[in-house]
Amino acid sequence: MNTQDIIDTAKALVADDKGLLAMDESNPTCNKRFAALGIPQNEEARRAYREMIVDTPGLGESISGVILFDETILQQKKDGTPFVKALNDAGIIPGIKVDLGAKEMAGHPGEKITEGLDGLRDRLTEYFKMGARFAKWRAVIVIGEGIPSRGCIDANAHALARYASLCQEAGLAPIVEPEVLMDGVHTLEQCCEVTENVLRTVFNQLYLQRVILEGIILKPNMVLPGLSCPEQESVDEIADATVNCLMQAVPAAVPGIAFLSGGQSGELASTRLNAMNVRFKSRMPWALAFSFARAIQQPALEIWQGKEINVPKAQQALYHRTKCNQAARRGEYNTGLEKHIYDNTVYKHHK
Ligand code: 5MM
Repeated sequence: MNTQDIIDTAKALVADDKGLLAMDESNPTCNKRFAALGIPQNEEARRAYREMIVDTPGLGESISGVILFDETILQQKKDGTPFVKALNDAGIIPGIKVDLGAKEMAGHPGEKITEGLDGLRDRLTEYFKMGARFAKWRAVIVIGEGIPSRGCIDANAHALARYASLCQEAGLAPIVEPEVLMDGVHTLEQCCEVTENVLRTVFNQLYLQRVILEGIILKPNMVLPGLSCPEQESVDEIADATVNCLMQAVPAAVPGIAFLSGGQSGELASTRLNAMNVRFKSRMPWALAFSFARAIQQPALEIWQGKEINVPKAQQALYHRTKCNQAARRGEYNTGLEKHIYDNTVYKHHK
């Protein structure tokens, strides 16, 4: 392991007000999203969709790294260019999702444990050879009646730390993703309490497993009221709750925090990220960035609809969301930007 390379990768992932694009949906998730729009659910459709994303002109202006899925990392563009080469040529670091999914947790009804540690060391070595320089593992925490349990939080945090340690041994910077889900009737305060508890446990485990904190990126949820909670706080209240929670639990050695979007709309995710950077940027020890899947991809997917003729317009929509999120990192986003779509033909030189 070359520690400095891993630290450099982690720093590069949050440099220049850029962020990550997650396109690591497993086949069932990708197929589900395609099915909702009547797009064929097969390997070629998934490849064509990912080619549309990877090929977006100007993507590297605001995207530092792309998280790929096992099926995708060895795929190629129609002209034979491997996706990994296309990303590197665009100045984007290729990454790979290495967990094998969140499964029902034995003895813990309603809770999940992420699997994938067995054989992980060898898989990481292979992914490094394929060109990945960072990895991602997601743990899922549900808020509900009597949950999350101590057992669930501890087991998921332990797995995240074991994964992160193995990544660094293999020369990969680990993205550590403990996601507290938005589903439920819980309040903002409950989400804050659970998120802080989870993050403190995760960092305790990372310490025990001797993970170099300078060489990771944390990918948490924003602190939000449950989707079915009657009280929905303002953007500024959510920004305050989220950053205050992170300040309590995330060591300053971590170079960057890149939020997941968790099902928020693109505009809302950008608005909330922007508010955090406007209100706290000068006081935060880490960069506050994004690692969105749906909040970047969804408009483009809806335009693409599986048809080659729609590729330029879909790419324009994708580019627009990435630029909006870069603006949010700078605290320069406002909804007025949504009326005047960032156009990758017009904004070619807008960095
Ligand atoms: C939480 O999901 C991650 C971020 O995506 P959103 O911004 O849409 O919340 C995402 O990377 C997720 O881990 C992948 O899409 C993989 O999901 P599955 O469930 O297919 O493994």
